[in-house]
Amino acid sequence: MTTESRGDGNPAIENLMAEKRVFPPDPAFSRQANAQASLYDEAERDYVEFWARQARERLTWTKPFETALEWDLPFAKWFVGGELNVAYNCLDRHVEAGLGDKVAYHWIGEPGDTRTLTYADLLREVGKAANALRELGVEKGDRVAIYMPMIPELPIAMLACARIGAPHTVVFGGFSAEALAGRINDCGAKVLITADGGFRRGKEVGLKHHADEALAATPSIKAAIVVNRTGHDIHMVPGRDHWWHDIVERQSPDCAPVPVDSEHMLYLLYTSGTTAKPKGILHTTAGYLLGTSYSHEMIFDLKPDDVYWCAADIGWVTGHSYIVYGPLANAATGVMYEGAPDTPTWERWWEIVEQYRVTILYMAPTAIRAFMKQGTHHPAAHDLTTLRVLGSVGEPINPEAWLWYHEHVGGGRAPIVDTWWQTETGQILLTPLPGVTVTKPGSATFPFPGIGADVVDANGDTVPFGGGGYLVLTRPWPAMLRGIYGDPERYRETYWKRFPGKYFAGDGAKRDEEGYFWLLGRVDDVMNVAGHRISTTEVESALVDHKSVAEAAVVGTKDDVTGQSIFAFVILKADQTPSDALAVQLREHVAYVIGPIARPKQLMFVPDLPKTRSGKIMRRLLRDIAEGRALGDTTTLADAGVVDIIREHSGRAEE
Ligand code: 7RM
Repeated sequence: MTTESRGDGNPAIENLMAEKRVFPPDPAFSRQANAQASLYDEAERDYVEFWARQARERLTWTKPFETALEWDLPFAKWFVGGELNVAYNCLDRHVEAGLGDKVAYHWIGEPGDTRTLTYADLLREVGKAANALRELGVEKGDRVAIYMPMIPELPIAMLACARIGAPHTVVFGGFSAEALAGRINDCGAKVLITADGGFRRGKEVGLKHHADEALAATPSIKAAIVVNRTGHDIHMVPGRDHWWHDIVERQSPDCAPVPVDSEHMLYLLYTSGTTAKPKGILHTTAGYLLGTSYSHEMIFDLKPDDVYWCAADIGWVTGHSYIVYGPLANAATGVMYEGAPDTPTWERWWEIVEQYRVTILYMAPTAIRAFMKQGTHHPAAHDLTTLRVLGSVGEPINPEAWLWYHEHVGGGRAPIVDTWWQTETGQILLTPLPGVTVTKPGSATFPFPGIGADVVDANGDTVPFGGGGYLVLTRPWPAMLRGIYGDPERYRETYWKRFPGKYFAGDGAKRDEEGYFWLLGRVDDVMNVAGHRISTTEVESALVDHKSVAEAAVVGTKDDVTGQSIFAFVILKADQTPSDALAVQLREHVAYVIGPIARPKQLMFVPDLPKTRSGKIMRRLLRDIAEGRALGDTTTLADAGVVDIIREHSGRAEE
């Protein structure tokens, strides 16, 4: 353990990580790997030319680009002068190359219904949907909102938009009517594509009634297309609402892809920031498609026969980049699943891996920990030996979850890629390359070839290896956001002002003595206890390292003496019972693993934690609970009942 503070008034985030195990690549894997160590040097010699070469080789252009990069900080233009179509790159060219019968998606509905779509099927369906949008008056540049469950019509709708150059904005199906209306109004969408509902946790989740409520306050929407998924009785507004099975099914499958400029807007995806108003993160065409497809092929070591499953929801950026655009541009065969990991039972995901012989699996640490909590018997009951690459995304993965994933899912063989990136970055930026990188559980390792990243202190100076600070990106990259829709000033303010010339990611990070990057959570999640900066992640990791603990969330609460003190919320494993003695033991365990400064002052056993729908712990709400305040905004909470349950327990905090 090291607890050094730097003597410059900017104490670096302290390096408390004790994880020392390393996992070198298996030579047999390395021999067949897509990525080679030489990529780093090649990209470093001239990163712009590196991306330009990839763009010429990987993408199919209707007009070649003239200039690889115009960088008018903080505004980037990649592959300037080029023209192409994303749907053509994801579908037509594969069918033309003889891959029409290759499966694009094995889709599994939560109730157990299935559909298989080949590249030829997808091309046909996308053509019909694009023609339906045209019939409704959608033209190049018009925005289309999409509010759907995880059904094949969702990627079909996205690609239909891309085919005619209409930017989409996908709003996650778990969001409220108000959230949907706010996003539609921010971008002035003309058409909404939705469904009657979907299936989640064994229940029908209605969407259309939320959409109806939203559309009462969205003057820009002229028409809606509604997929019949659940068959539930819904109200169709005459003249506005059209069933997908009417308006799409009667169209011709032929719809010529519209070539667009490299910098044409492909989509907006709204994400929350520090204010109440979500930001419309703007992604464009060529750089995004290149960044997602190239990273997908290298990081997941994609081969033609792989069966790739990214278990995210398409409503999040992970689904946009690594279920839809990256994989389809690579002609991958993917699995797409509608439901939750525990429905109908905790066996479901492992059944899918076994049945479809999944070779690459990409999921979030929160899901891994949920599986851990159930024990090893579920994955052990299934043949998972087809798995050859495992990915993690969305939050720092604690070493215990990493090791569990490695052993009980990956059979101790499959390399794990811990991939750091953001809605804003569009593509994975920090990651191991399988077959190349020696991994350390809990570290996202190094910047992807061509990416510039650094860890800086509050003055923007590089923190030497061994120390922590703020993660910044030092060069433009192809899939980077081009702005916040309608608000260039907020774009500058949020990402480029704090450290001039560098992109501020909002994450704390440290590099160890060997230069490995360790993500320490959002900087607002960094606690300061008696002048020591301690990351919430590190304390959580230490708690989860204890054999009794299933999951933990840690917040800093105001403390008169130490500035902040550490408050831990702990979910125990199913066979454990809460007790004062155990609370003491866990607090001591943290002190033992990290050091006495990290010992939680308070510890509360809880049955559940408040999470966003993408699985991120809402520490802000936990701070409200810990400090006995009224709750702030809870609209992004996945399960609103959770905070009430925690509050009922809150008399029982241990001090
Ligand atoms: C892809 C995604 C972005 C934030 C980011 C981090 C956190 C994501 C990792 C991670 C540690 C990782 N986009 N994050 N991946 N932290 N290790 N591998 O999640 O826009 O929804 O969130 O997520 O804090 O800033 S996102």
